Amino acid sequence: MEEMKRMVAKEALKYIDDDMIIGLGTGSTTAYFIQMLGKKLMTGELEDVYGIPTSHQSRLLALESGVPVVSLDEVDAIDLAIDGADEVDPHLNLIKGRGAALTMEKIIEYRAGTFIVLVDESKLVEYLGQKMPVPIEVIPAAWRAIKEELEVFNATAELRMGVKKDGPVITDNGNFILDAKFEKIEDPLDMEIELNNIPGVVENGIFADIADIVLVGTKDGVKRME
Ligand code: ABF
Repeated sequence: MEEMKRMVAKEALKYIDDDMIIGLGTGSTTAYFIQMLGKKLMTGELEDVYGIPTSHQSRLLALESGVPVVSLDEVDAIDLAIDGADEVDPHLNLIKGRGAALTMEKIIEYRAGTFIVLVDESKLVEYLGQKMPVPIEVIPAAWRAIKEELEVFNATAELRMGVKKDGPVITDNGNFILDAKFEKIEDPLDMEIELNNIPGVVENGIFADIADIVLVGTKDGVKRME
């Protein structure tokens, strides 16, 4: 599994040129990419590349790895964004947000000239919701009301707890995460819009029609979907 992640991260480097502004995703696959990008910058194989991190986690890793960072309000455009995903359907619709960074990820990836997703083959599904819940970032005061309102969509939602189970996960924006398990998401774009219409929802982890390219790590090498 780790080898597949490394393989797709290395493949993603082929899309990077000098003078690019790159959205840096969150998660273990993107972490390999950030570290490899840092090496290319340190050896001078790439120059004047700046990253826009999608989380505190990816910002710290970028700085440690030698990738200079800028924020969204300092740039005119984002050339490319690289990030992982939890599910990918045949139309390149995604579920994201296991790392609780979905809001900043969507803000950046929506605006990138090209958005490249890095996954291993275990993330490919026939339809969204097949294996994973949809993470939903919510304003803390509204979590319980939203959990109940999600029943309208036949979804069962759980408040995401921290590893020690002694309190909820708090996002970089100071909010909570509800993980909503759906039976089947028939129309990802419609569901993405519906969920964001619920007052108190900040953003949800359905990324419909945003990805341009998906690089899939398989036992037989990297496959490209677009
Ligand atoms: C983030 O990292 C999330 O949106 C996605 O849920 C997760 C994938 O992580 P990994 O590459 O570790 O499986 O991008």
